[in-house]
Amino acid sequence: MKNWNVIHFEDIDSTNAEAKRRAREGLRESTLFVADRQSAGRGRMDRKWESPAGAGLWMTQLFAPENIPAKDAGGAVFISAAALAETLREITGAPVMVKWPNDLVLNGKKICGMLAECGFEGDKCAWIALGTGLNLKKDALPAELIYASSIEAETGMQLSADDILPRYLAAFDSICAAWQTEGLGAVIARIRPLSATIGSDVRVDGEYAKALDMDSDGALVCRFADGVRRVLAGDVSVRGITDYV
Ligand code: BT5
Repeated sequence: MKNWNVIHFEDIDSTNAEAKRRAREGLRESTLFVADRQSAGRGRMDRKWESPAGAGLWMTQLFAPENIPAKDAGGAVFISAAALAETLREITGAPVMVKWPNDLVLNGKKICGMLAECGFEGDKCAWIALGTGLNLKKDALPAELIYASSIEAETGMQLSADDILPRYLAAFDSICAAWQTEGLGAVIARIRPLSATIGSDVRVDGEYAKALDMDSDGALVCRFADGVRRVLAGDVSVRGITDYV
């Protein structure tokens, strides 16, 4: 098991930004950056991530994987998705699901988003900054985020970071070890039964499709009107037909 060195901030711009600064300075030890509040929390493509004080688990894991080719590094986001979904199911008993590729959803609402950013040396991945934002408290987010919710709003449970982190990190370490020895397929096998996307009718950047499966490299396999195509995590938006999931 990794020995995570925990660094806590009351207030920071973004735990991902801090992890990347430290990685560029040469930090390679497995380090968990946690903040009570982020003033400039970010989602993918520089979208804003709301991170009010004390309302969630805002964290970034910085680690140096062994033997992961640069092209495979983005798969890390599936490790935290599987580990946190499994952990939250155990703790709350609620059917937390994974919305492809990087969200956790409960009752059709987004309770968590993840963001993997990586650094490279040659054709190998040198470090990964894996950010996770999990909403814990109800009534903390702007009302215009109509698809957002929290553990408290959906389950009535008031959880703290301490309730979640030890179990989450143990699950993460075991799935991460499988990733490095067996490849991403082992991680995807754990996501499949938790996937809110597989089997659903979806819109992929507005185009209607049926999500059939996830490939072992994390791609979403979809049947479109003109045939079956693989959708790669990246810039595409995948939504339900009438709703978020
Ligand atoms: C994500 O992006 O879902 C990845 C979020 C990663 C956040 C963590 S927090 C710790 C670490 N430090 C950071 O700076 N980031 C990471 P994306 O799929 O692009 O979703 C972003 C969209 O989700 C926004 O455009 C909003 O619509 C919505 N959103 C913003 N804040 C939210 C929140 N707290 N809960 C649910 N949805 C939110």
